[in-house]
Amino acid sequence: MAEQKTELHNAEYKAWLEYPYIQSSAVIECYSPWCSNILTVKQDHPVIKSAVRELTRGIQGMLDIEATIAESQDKDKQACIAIGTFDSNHPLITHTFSEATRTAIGSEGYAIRTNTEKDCIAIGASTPVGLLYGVFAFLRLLGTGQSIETLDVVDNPVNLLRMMNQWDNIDGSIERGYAGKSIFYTDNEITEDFDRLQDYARMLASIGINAIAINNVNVHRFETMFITERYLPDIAKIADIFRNYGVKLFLSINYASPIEIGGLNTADPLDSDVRQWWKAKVIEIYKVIPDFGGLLVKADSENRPGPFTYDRDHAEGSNMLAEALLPFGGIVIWRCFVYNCKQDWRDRSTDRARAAYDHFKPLDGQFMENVILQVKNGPMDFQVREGVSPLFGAMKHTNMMIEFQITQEYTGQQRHVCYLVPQWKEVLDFDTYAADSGSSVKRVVDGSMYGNKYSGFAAVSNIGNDHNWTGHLLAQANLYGYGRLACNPELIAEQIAKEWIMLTFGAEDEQLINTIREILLTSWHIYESYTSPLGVGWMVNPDHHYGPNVDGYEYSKWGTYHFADLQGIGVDRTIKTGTGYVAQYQGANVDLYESVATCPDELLLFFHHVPYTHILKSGKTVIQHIYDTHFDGVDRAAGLKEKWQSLKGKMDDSRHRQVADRLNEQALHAREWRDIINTYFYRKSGIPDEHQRTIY
Ligand code: GCV
Repeated sequence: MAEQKTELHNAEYKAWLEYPYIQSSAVIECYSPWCSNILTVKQDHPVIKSAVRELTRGIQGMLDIEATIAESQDKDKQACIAIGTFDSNHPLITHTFSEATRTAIGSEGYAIRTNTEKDCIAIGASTPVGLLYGVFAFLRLLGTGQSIETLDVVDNPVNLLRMMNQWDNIDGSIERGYAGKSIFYTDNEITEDFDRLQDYARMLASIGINAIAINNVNVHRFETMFITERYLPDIAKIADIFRNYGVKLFLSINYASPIEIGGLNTADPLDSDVRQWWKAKVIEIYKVIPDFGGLLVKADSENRPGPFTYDRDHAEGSNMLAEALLPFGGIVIWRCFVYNCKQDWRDRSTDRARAAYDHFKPLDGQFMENVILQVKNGPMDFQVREGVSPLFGAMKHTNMMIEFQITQEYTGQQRHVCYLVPQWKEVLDFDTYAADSGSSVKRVVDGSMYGNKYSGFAAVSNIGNDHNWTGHLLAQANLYGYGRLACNPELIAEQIAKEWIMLTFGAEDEQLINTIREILLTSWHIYESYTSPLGVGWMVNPDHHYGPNVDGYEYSKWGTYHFADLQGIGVDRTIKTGTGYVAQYQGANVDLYESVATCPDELLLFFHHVPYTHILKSGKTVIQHIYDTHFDGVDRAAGLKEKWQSLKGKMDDSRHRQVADRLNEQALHAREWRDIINTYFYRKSGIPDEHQRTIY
């Protein structure tokens, strides 16, 4: 009996690596002959060991087979899975993959091919990590019920860097974490629960993540010391765990480290003592972590120190670190989330949305080759809806990566279901018009548009020490989807959702698959419909950011305003009458957003201030749209509950109950959002709902 069948209480923990037993005997019959034997020549590499371990684990779970592991093909047991790197001299790998296939496989790619002549399914790659990805891909094929009789797969991850950012603090808290405490730290020490870290590493590798920054970008007192001998030996142990799964370790640093831990009286990037200090520091880090990835930096942002203190710009600030890292192949990931967080709300000329572009665009071409700018997907801050950052495509001579937020800070805090892959897809597909063709955001961040040396994806993780990792079980789909998209931005949101559902709950129950898929795919729009309208954003409570609070950020210093009055609402960001933000876009996007007539409805209030009576493209007035979407959103949120209820008995009670509880809470909170927002706008505008529903 397969392990998973007796340990259902663990399914939530195993997430999409549960490898649920395949119920269909027809499918089992197809898979089993291949999967009973694994052939691999002895390759004493930790990542290959991880790959073989995972393959046996997956086969055991899905097929209830203890696969034998051998070096050569046994005459009696012909069929097998052969795995090995191209240079391993594994006869089956050599026989199966042509020269053309080998050259098509990059450093993290893999090939899977059914070799009927030799009666094997071969998984080959140029490197151990490619092999690991190949194994996970093969297990995914089994887990999603694909035929394996004629496989011929060649796959390379599209993005070079596929990174996870943990906002974890040494005291065990997680900034914007909604799934318990940190799995990395407890009580001001680095964790000793290496098993949990290893399981996280497995999860990340299974979706192609190859880099992780293990501490919060807001680097506090103790975390500043991570780059000292006090913590480095323990951090090296974490690096060891992730290395076995092909994930490189990065650290977030405090820009003022030379002062705080170095005994200097300045952190000026042009000061020779400061430069020397960082060089020595980097040498010290590489001594204990020889494949250290590099440094992630939040500087001059939300009260964090940075080069501005010394009247230096961000190129000077980051290049100083890049110079120290360059000899080791390390990189600096420099965040562009730089804006005035002490704005006077009375000041209508300052627009937070403009800030990143205004700061960084003039520096194009001045960053060293091992600096990457990390740019949030939107110019504000991970709202349920906002424009796409105009920095994408604007800096031809600068490495750039995109930053998404998997943790649901503004999208329901993992108390509401909000499958974010469709949102990310819209951003990635957005045409920047920086070139005549092929200038979508995904082409900027995969480096192909400007031929960058470094580029890729980063995202803020949504996991914690909750047993199910993500608090809301369905939020696991966001973590899964992020990695899959980072490897291949062409995958569609629906396909990713389906894959996650099948791997998590089994591939055989159509009703279950369709129901959960519908819940996931409708969830972002449902959340959007009962929260802040038409792209205006915020309307949450200060500090913890859980809503609703329409004016929560209206009179604050954070640059986050909706400007609602008795006549209308929205931020005028036009060139003609507003903040001029629209001018930061290129080509057709400028006209599209500048004109109220062409601006898409869903972003209308992000770009324009309009009367409540303004007629949307949908034919409704803005005020009626607000009422309708809020009533409708609440009904649809309640509908999610009903849909989930129909799955009772189709999975273990624990997973069913957890999601049911969250969906109940969501339905209640959606009502709160609806009533507060509708009441607020009714009182402001005095315009009644056409359908006379209850507004307070
Ligand atoms: C880590 C937002 C969040 C902060 C976060 C910041 C950032 O402002 O609310 O918690 O800080 O973004 O991305 O640096």
